[in-house]
Amino acid sequence: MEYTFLKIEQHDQIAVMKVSAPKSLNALNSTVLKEIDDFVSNLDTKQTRVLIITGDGEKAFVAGADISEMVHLYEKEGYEFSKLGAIAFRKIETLPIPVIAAVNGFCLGGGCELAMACDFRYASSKAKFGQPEVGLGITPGFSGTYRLAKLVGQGYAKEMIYTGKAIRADEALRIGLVNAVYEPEELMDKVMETAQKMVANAPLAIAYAKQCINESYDLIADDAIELENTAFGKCFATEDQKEGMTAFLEKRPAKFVGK
Ligand code: DAK
Repeated sequence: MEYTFLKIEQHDQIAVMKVSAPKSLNALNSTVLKEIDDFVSNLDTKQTRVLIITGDGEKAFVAGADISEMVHLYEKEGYEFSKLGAIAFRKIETLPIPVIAAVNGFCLGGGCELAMACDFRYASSKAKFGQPEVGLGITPGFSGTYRLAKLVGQGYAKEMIYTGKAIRADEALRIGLVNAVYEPEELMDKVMETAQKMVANAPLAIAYAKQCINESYDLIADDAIELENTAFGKCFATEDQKEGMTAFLEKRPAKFVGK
């Protein structure tokens, strides 16, 4: 599929998906959401081992859902629009490879929700984060109430959502919304460096670890521990486990094949 609002780059086993809607600071209209869904649904996760999501240009990651499209919606269409984003973002969250958000500027509303569907976020020092929806007469619609509260705790999530205020990157770092903050010109290099470290590790082990972390959050302790025991056991059915441990004992770097 040819994309109108996405630019895709492939750097060996690392894919970069840039949201590119320059007239609206990369706002998410329904076509962008369908394109994201299509890209993620068709991503070959054997070939691509890390996905990086960022915004095109210097000013915005994604400045939210597209207000000029939403202004015309009624309840049924609002629900459908919300589902479109929620389904695409859930696919990102459950991809069997790491997904890093490189937040290069405004990261508001649906943009913050897109970033939160990624495994973690690195931010430019110029980035601004917020959930300004209540100022538009709506709630966050792409799982923001759920994921923000999970990430930063209910207190900060409620403060951000009820006030709609935008916070700076250093504040986002302080409350745990982002893992690291870099100067804008350094951001992509740092994200790539981290992605490369992941590419060097065993992909199935990463996929199982991601699944455990994602799913155990909503489980009781005994079920979460059992989930991890099962994943751990499955690793021993892989060639990569034999290779990783043999390589350690032979004092050489491991070569993982994802089997
Ligand atoms: N949608 C559409 N256009 C946008 C936009 C957006 N979210 N954000 C910016 N733009 C457009 C501006 O209208 C402007 O267009 P022109 O006037 O040039 O035609 C252009 O991008 C440049 O923006 P500004 O001129 O405003 O640039 P500034 O530097 O002055 O300000 C800003 C940057 C990011 C602070 C400002 O643009 C701004 O406040 N933008 C809106 C941010 C925002 O409120 N985002 C949250 C959107 S609401 C749901 C589903 C989803 C959601 C909720 C419910 N259901 C269906 C239930 C999610 C909602 C949202 O994300």
